[in-house]
Amino acid sequence: MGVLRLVLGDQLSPGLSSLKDAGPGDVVLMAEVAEEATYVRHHKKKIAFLFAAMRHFAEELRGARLNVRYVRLDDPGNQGSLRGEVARALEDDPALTAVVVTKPGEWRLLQDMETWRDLMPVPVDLREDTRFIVPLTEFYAWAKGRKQLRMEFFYRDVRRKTGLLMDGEEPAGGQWNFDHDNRKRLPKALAPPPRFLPPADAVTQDVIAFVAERFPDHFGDLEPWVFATTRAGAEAARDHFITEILPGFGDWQDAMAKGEPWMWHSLLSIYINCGLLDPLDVCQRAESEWREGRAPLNAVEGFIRQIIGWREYVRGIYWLKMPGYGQTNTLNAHRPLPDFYWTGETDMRCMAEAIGQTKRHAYAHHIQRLMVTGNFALIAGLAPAEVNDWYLLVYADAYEWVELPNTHGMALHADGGLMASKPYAASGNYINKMSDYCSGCAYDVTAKSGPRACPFNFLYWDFIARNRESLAGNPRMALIYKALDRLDPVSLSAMRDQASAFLGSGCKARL
Ligand code: FAD
Ligand code: DLZ
Ligand code: SF4
Repeated sequence: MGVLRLVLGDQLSPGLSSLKDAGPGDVVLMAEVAEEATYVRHHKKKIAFLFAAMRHFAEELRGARLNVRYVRLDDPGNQGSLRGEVARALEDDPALTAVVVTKPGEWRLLQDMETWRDLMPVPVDLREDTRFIVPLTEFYAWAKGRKQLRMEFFYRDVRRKTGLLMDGEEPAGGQWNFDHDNRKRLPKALAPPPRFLPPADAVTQDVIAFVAERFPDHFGDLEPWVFATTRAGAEAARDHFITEILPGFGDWQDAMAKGEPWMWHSLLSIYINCGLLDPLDVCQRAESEWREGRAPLNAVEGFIRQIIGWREYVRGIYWLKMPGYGQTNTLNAHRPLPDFYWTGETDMRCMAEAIGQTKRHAYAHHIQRLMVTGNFALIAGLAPAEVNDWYLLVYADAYEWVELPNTHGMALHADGGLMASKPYAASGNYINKMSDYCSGCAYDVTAKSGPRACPFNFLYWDFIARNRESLAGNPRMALIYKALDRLDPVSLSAMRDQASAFLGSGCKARL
């Protein structure tokens, strides 16, 4: 007699709620299945990372004397879906009397699992995912009755709840947020520090070869390999970040530079999201660096806010608003995704950099996702459904609970302003201020129209003008609409004509 305990690819945590009462006679099921690998055509590196990390985690569990049934994608009899694999495991072992699983991070799969109660011959116990700091019931209670769900207020509550960076009742340093110190442009002479980018071990190399053969037409490159796939490796990446990189995190958080994919970012989302690292533990370690005088408060507060603030907040928004969150299209955006989102082949240097490294590493940092590829999608009016799918498949850290609010809400403003009080729309000027991309670009960031005009410039003003009805009533947009009204009509009309021609050509971004 025993229980079948299903562990998903992003549930690689020994303290998982579905494993907490595991004992002899139980079987832990882990399965590589076509349905999960192809419901969007994930980046090859994302699939390889997850399969390798799953295989390592299976060994970790076996090391803890658990009986693991690990199904590889190419195993004969693989049913191709988690549902099919659970049913097959129950059929193969009639002594299993129940199925236990921690709820998945995507609504699509939760819906499916809820049908298992009728489909499976034994009871199915769906447990809460306790790896987050704020349980969903607590988030729903926080959201109830509020007109605006602002992250900053949620974040303060999570600081109080966890005691992170608190001195009694007061925030450490007397302020909740040090972002005004965190928006520096990178000086020419300062190069980002070397990173911890471990080579692929033998298990990972096998998976890389398998993924290359099995998913040749999925997006992205498998080499160079840059991710750890074991818990020990993820912990080494965490420790390297905290001791070597974290002190600069705040100052250069919004900066971008040619040929520099990582800057001072942590590259930890991939490990946190699949369960190899615990978010609260990472934050406590970061706080210790400040308390012991090894990292400044603006860096540590900024980093902790991303995890206990943004990460927890977007998860709450996702589950609060699903299903249907991704169905809205407040700004009425319908253009197809241009081809260069897949190839990186465009003369816009900023887009080529962000998409090129996305293809190479399945990674781009937040400002590239928000203010380069996201900003372009917003001001060009690309269809949210296509953009959402793109972000879900290209990044190794992407699962819908975290990807969708960030894309649909924060980047595209397609949720009517639930996530962000105003659209993150910007002209080339912002990119020029925060990066050195424009100096190597075929377009001229100072030109608003004309043959070499930066597309971000004319698209920005066209976006502002064409969305007047939806946005002009927003008090945070008042200054921008004043600026629009002050623009010389001839120059505005030239920009709008150029935007129209550019968009009409399918965003042909070649000079
Ligand atoms: P760092 O800059 O080092 O930040 C530290 C940690 O904070 C991250 O590891 C992550 O756990 C957390 N974090 C930071 N910002 C956010 C945020 N906005 N939401 C949630 N957590 C955050 N993040 C994902 O994890 N998966 C996604 O699929 C994803 N899609 C995004 C799509 C768009 C359009 C945008 C604008 C942002 C998206 N983000 C996503 C948020 C953020 O860009 C990534 O978490 C971050 O770039 C990961 O790199 P890092 O670990 O180096 O982060
Ligand atoms: C992303 C992913 C991929 C590519 N493959 C698998 C898999 O074969 N088996 C599995 O259990 N999980 C996989 N995952 C992660 C799931 O898609 C993820 O658990 C759900 O989307 C819920 O977040
Ligand atoms: Fe991007 Fe425009 Fe700068 Fe070129 S000039 S890098 S397109 S912002």
